[in-house]
Amino acid sequence: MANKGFDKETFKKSVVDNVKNLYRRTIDEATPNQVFQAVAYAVKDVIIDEWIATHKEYEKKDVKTVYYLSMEFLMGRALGNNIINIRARQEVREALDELGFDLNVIEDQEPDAALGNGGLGRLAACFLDSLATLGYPAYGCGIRYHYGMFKQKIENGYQVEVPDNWLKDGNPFEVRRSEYATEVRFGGYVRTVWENGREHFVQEGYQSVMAVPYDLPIVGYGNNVVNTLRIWDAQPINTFNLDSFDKGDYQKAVEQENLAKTICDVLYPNDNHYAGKELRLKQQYFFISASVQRAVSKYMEKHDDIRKFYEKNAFQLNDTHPTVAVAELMRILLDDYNLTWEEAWDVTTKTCAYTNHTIMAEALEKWPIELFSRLLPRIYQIVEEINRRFIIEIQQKYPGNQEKIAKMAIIYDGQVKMAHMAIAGSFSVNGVARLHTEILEKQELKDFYEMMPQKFNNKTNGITQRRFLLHANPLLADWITDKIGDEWITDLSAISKLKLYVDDEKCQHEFMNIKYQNKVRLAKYIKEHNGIDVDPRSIFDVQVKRLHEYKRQLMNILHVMYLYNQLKDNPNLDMVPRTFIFGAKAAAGYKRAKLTIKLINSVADVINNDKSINGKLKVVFIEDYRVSNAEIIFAAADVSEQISTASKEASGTGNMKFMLNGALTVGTMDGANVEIVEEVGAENAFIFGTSSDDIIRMEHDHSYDPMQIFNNDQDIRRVLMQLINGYYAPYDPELFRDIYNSLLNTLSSDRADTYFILKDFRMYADAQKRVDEAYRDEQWWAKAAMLNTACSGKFSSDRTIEEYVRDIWHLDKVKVEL
Ligand code: CJB
Repeated sequence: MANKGFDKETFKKSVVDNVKNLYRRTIDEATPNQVFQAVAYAVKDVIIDEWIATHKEYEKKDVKTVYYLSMEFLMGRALGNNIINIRARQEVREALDELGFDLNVIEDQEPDAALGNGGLGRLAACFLDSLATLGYPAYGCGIRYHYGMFKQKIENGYQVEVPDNWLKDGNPFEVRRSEYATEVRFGGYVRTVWENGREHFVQEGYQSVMAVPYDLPIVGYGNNVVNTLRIWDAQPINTFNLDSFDKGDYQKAVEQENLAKTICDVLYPNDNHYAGKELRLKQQYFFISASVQRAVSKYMEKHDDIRKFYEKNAFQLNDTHPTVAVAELMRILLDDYNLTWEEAWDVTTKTCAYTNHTIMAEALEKWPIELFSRLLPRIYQIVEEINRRFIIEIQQKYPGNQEKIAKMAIIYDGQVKMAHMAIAGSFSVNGVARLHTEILEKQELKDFYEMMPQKFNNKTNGITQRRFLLHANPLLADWITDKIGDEWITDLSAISKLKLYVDDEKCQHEFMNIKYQNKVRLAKYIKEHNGIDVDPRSIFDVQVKRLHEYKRQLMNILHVMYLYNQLKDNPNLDMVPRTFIFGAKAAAGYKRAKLTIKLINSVADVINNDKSINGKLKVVFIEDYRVSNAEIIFAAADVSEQISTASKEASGTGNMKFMLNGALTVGTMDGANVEIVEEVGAENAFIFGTSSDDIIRMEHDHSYDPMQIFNNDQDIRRVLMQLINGYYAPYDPELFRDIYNSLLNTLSSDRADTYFILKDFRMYADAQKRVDEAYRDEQWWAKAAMLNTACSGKFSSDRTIEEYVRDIWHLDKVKVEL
């Protein structure tokens, strides 16, 4: 499907002109980076008319809009994706060819927009792609961090964080919308005044910053729809007045200026972990206040009854991070529009919906009252009133039951509990995979579920096939289109038509040959970036995701150590050569995660340099795992490692990207793995491990004792001893003591082996043995790999978005004609 309106000659001229205007150079003098900028502006020229047309259409139809409120949007690169979605990839490639440039090289110039940590941020990015492609009116609202997710360098095996100055050459796709700049207020105090027989609340002595929006186009696939990701930046409100000799003013002016300078500085690099930093709460209120104010103003430009706001607007809260939106909307309705509490609450609770992404206790946001009320005095008053009324509701439902109040109150124990506020203030609460939603209902949020079951629902996550197959794996994408047509691009369920071909030997060969070529591409990347030679004929066994103990990268590397021991004992061991590939960033302050990276690299050093094992084992740690190199990695994987402790991974989305690209899952029955196995069949995956029910039970009854396993299993004991006898760190035998202790010693953590690694180890090793055996049967493997791709239809974010629309947002599709 080519874009009929796209004119190659006009485009070439536009690129040449852009190079001239931007850099005062002719095209033959331009650097690849300058050509990238010029091409991006030329593509933006094409997009911009559709962008304008889309918003005209939205206004004309007076559509209902969803605001996806998120601290994170992990967009990755825009150019390649935009070219694909305007369906001009072939033409742009030819145009650049004719100008003497290679599109791949030009695409490689673009820095990733890494405004997110991991799954939660990438999900938001996939959702925006699907919303635009399906033609639904939507804004993403977030923060224009000046520094995104840090860049990871590996030095001497250790992670080193390098600032990600992604805006240093400018961002060609963004548009600064200063006309929508709006003030956001922090601190001060609230004065009560009586006016017209009613209390009014006036915030005074506050500091404010100007929030300025930057819009990024979100291009739908081949439908002329261009939605908007609006990220807010901060600017000082009035330029600093040096004449001001009033000491108070001077102090305040400096502070205001500093606030504006720091608020959007940097993304907090924590995944599934809440650090409780004051600046983080400022960031949350900053972008929420700006987004909500703008949504309300926009609505009031065309409507006169604010009481019907929810008929045209939905706010989706991406985890608890944007929950202050509940109170901010209340504030605007009460203070600016003079609604009664009941009216304002009615509007708010018909507008807001909340998605829970984790049950990890350390991720729960609880702000100390002192901090919250000092920073947001008016908002805190409103939260107190929400809490007061919510407690009354609890009491009405459960008279005399103090325990319920202790467990469910929004303000309790000196803290503001954001999840509780999100649930109380929303009409919908959803988990992100079936098992996760069940655990929310039966365990984590049981009390809330029992009190308001109608709010709870599941929305199993998804991914966009446009980025993770069409863009990331062009060979496979073309092959699929060749076989079954291109319907799958906008309707992934159509990919099931591939099932017709899974027994066809020729197709099996073609499919595996494409996999091989993708492995060659990755091997080349690894050689260039790591200096390690890997054999593309070996099994590429991949675990890429954030580093977290619950994701159990440690179990993976312990298993590698175990295999290496076997090989050392028996160099003739019959095993299919395997390349274990890791990629993971650890939060900068997460010591044990960082030590795990060092362990992986130390094991890699020993194994990769041991000639005696004949290259049967290789270990690679890919530096700076991010969206752009993920695209290369998924396409090249044979085995997908999804080995979290059951119940801990809410959904996972990497698991879906691997499946789509024909990798087989080695995994626990956790998160969306359960549904993946349901679609592809347990016989086409390698499932192992303790069930979530058993994990949860052992967490409660404390019956699990890893020391017993250590004492009874020689292979495990040998591996663990190698952590403390200098086998992988001869210069510092104590280096990995903390990891050893975390598995065995109750003193180092509340519970030894918190994530049941030793418990699952044997089952994991068995599953890996089955992989080894299965891979030898080429036909079987090819068929299973193809079935994984063919059965991945459910996991498109298009499906997920249709469910959000049907059950929560109730939007209408819009058609845009040019
Ligand atoms: N998730 O990435 C994050 N960060 C958090 O703070 C909490 C959860 C992840 O969200 C993904 C999208 O829903 C899930 O697939 C993943 O399991 C979860 O860990």
